[in-house]
Amino acid sequence: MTTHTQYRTDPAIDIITGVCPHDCPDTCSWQVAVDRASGRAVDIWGHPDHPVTQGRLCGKVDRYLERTYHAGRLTTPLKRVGPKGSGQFEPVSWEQALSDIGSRLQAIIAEHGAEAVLPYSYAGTMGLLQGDGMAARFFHRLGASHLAQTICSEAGFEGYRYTIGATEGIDTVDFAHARLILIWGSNTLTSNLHLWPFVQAARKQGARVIVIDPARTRTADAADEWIAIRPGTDGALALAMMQVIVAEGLHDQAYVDAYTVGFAELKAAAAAWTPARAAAITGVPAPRIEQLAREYATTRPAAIRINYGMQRHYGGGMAMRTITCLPALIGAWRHRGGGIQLSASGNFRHLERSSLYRPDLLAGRTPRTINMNRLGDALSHDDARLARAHYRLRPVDPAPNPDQAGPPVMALIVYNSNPAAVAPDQAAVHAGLAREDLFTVVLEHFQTDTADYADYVLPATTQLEHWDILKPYGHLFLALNRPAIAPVGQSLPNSEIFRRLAAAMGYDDPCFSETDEAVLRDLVAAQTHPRFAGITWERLLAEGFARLNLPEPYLPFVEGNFPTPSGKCEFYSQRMADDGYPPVPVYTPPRWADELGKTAVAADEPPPLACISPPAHSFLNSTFVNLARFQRREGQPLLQIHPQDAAVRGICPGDVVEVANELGAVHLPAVITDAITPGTVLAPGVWWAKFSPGGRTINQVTPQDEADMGAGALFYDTLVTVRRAR
Ligand SMILES: Nc1nc2c(c(=O)[nH]1)N[C@H]1C(S)=C(S)[C@@H](COP(=O)(O)OP(=O)(O)OC[C@H]3O[C@@H](n4cnc5c(=O)[nH]c(N)nc54)[C@H](O)[C@@H]3O)O[C@H]1N2
Ligand SMILES: Nc1nc2c(c(=O)[nH]1)N[C@H]1C(S)=C(S)[C@@H](COP(=O)(O)OP(=O)(O)OC[C@H]3O[C@@H](n4cnc5c(=O)[nH]c(N)nc54)[C@H](O)[C@@H]3O)O[C@H]1N2
Ligand code: SF4
Ligand SMILES: [Mo]
Repeated sequence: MTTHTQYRTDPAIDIITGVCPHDCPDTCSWQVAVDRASGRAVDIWGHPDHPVTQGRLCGKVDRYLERTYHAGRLTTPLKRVGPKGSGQFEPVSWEQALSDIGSRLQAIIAEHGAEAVLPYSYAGTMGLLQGDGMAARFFHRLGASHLAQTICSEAGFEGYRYTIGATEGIDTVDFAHARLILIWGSNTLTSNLHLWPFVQAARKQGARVIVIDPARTRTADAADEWIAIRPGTDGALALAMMQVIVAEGLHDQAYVDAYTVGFAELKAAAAAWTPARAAAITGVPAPRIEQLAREYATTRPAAIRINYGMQRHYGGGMAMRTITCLPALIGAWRHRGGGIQLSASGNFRHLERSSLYRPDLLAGRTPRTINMNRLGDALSHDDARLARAHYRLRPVDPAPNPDQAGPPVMALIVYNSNPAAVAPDQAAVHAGLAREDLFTVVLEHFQTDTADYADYVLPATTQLEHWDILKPYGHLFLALNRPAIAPVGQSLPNSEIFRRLAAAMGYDDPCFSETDEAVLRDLVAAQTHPRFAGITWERLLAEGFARLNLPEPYLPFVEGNFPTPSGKCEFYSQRMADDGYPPVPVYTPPRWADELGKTAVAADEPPPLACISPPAHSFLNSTFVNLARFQRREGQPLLQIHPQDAAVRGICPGDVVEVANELGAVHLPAVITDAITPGTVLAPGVWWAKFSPGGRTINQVTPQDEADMGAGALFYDTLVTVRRAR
């Protein structure tokens, strides 16, 4: 008998059901034991009844109470008293902070217009309310610039949607039925732990698991095979697989005829992609490519778990679009456990959110949209750079001229994000944040790198302390989070902070006086799509989570029914042609390869290397980085380099190396390992700058440039020189 079940009969303990808020596909439901007398949470564990969580949290959130009660929690509003970035603050009252912020914002709006205010947020919490819920109301009412939330997945999402129509695919639980699983650009055991039991169940039935990744991750180690690939070259691999499949007649002609468009064009596009040609680009040997194509086309059911690692590249959108053609080509969608999964988010695409976000509060105004990946540019006083920071989704969208840039960003309001650590081109971001004339407000749990640059830091509650509803991207269960404990110190939910900011600005719309529970209850009640049938507020209160009203098992594309314009899987996409892309898959090389081709390298000098920086196991982006337990687990910021690449550079284990390019430089100790493919280096992320040598992280060398689609980020597409630091 576990202690968790003992809590159930302990009269001194309340058990509260909630859900993990983090940016992770698993969206685990949890239970928290709270000591009634003290109101203190004493334990947390995975909800035993949740079909995906299955009673287990990951090694990070297992320790959520340590994070919640950490001595470093921000407990009062803070006002800056030292230079920007120095982290010198003094506590102030909420009244003083709110009234000062209100008058500063009013003055900025009066002088520069409302677009001079920029919200900056991502998925510190994925909660619908504490994420962008009340904040969206506030910024809509204010008329602030919009933020395009492009930092993670947008290139891949666009590519996937052009082919299949929506980010739907294999249901996570159905991976158990697969007999071949390609884990493609994902580190499941780190970033999507709760998929693994289903992978293991499949293996018990004889499934083979192949990981395609530049790094031999812990997932690759645990798999049957690791296929090492050069970053950003996955599209070439997929084209060669198609070439082999079609040339050998291994495709599913009946499925192709019935449920796809553009097979002839696809066949023609793939024809030139011999395995030898793809081998030269990807580094995967030609015989292995051939064999992989055959194994993929002849094993049923064949599943692909594709993820974001392979799309943080210049050609990431097109690579995703290309790979997403594969399941239809071989008819994998016919089988339970066959197909592809990028994200389950598209299953929730019919969620009606306008009652939550209230875009009507814009009252006809159409503020500009800033691409969050270009925060450095957006914060500059240079109109050309500011214009470049405007969000441009597709090639056919006009690029604004400098004289259309709009007002400089004079106020930045950051919540649920830590851009000083996570955003690309860190030197540009820090320079922007250091601007004396920029008014910055940061809502946070901890004194992050970003908070150090704030004029005001406002203490926010954690998931243990507030209400929310979570929409997962790794499964089909909507989940309710109930607060388990009272707010720590004077912290407030984001929702309440934006409510009070609205009051400080003099906004009296009734939507700014609704309670959190009322907002969430109304959100649930506002759902009319059949997928939400049966999901009620009462049921969420009683059960904690509820599956979308979809068939069980859910095999979305057995008989086509793709949510594309044609209703078919689009090997040929007219929409892509209209948006300015090649309508049929092509290979789009990564930025690093392009630059390498243009770089003149002296004969006695080793060439530059591609650099990737996927997440460290014990961190969640930059969350958890400040907690000693997790820092100990990760050691220190470092650079993995292949023995061949180290040898030609005279680098010995533990040497500090300088990783540099035109954007900046960072000094990191080298770890020499064959767990990274030659020609590529890997710096695990995402460390805080203040815990990194010289206050600089690997994001010193990542570019602000956009991917081919969705204005997505290029974190894993940068070319660097690596040499022993002097
Ligand atoms: N523990 C932990 N879990 C997390 C996160 C975290 O930081 N820590 N972050 C969360 C977030 S925000 C996200 S977006 C997801 C991300 O989760 P994943 O999609 O799994 O993404 P990454 O870990 O960024 O990259 C996955 C793998 O892609 C590899 N990769 C890099 N470039 C390429 C390439 O060009 N081709 C191929 N085939 N592989 C490539 C990397 O080496 C890495 O092993 O995880 C979430 N879960
Ligand atoms: N080099 C490199 N850079 C990367 C990546 C990479 O792989 N390599 N990954 C990229 C990806 S995929 C992503 S998604 C981004 C993620 O970047 P971010 O979304 O900025 O994620 P975090 O770094 O986790 O920062 C989230 C912050 O929100 C705070 N927070 C959490 N909950 C709340 C809340 O309820 N209220 C308030 N006010 N604050 C809260 C946390 O304390 C934390 O500091 O980073 C990107 N940056
Ligand atoms: S971070 Fe992911 S795996 Fe860990 S508890 Fe949260 S949802 Fe689950
Ligand atoms: Mo992400």
